[in-house]
Amino acid sequence: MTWKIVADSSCELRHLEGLGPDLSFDTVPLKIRVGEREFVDNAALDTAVMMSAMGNYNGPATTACPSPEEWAEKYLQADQVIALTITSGLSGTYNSALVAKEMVLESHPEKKIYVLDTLSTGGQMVLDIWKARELIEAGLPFEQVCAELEIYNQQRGLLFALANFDNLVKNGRMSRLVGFMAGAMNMRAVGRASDAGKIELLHKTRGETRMLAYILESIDRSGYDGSGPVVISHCFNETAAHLLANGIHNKWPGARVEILPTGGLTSFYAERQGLIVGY
Ligand code: X90
Repeated sequence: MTWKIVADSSCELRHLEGLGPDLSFDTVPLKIRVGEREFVDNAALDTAVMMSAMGNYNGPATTACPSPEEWAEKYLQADQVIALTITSGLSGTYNSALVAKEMVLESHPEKKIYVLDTLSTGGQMVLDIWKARELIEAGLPFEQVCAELEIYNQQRGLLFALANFDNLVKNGRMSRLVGFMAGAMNMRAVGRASDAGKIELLHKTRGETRMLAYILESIDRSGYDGSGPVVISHCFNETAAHLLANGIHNKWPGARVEILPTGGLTSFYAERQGLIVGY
């Protein structure tokens, strides 16, 4: 029996190293449209080029979720599939992944397909992907992998700190008023993925040092004890990502912290300097 883990491109990862012959990993890209140009969020995307195209363009820029056909193509490549999507609270990606499941099961009723709405994105999806891999490699049956993954996802959290909310507001993912107040000069707004998978602003800080301190406090308050991995993704802000990683190591020595650049979709919305933290 072959397995596949497939996630949409908001998960930042594009490859998993060292998989055995019966397990594969793939992503399904969201698309970013800047005027007439379309950027496909796959391993070939140069996010720096996309960001500068965005910066040089004053018209509307939008994103689009993967089609059911794109998901279905991946589902057909294994007997047992675990699909993970960005929150259904902000994107049609989950719905598209479910439509694809119905399509594929109609012609291939023997397949097993599970679609998890992570109610999150970025680093939290990375954690879920790693967990799914661990459960599959431990030899657990399909139903148990799904059940344990769902519980694991519920116990994780996602925080973000952004300097700019323009694309979230323009694309209707956040209220204009809240986005305007949060995005004032030099301010960093820290928020989290709410239990319903929406953007919940927690706090505004002035400057990066206070922002990092607030993120550390929030992780601490949530009950994190250092035993689980943390994934920090950053949009052209490696310095802040490393400072945060150091802060985490000081507070929880031995915690595994991974730093990744944001992919196309998360770069588009987090914008320059943005940080996203899954834990
Ligand atoms: O379907 C589409 O076109 C994609 C829409 C995605 C909209 C939001 C993406 C946000 C990415 C920003 C900070 C994290 C917020 C997470 C809250 C659940 C990154």
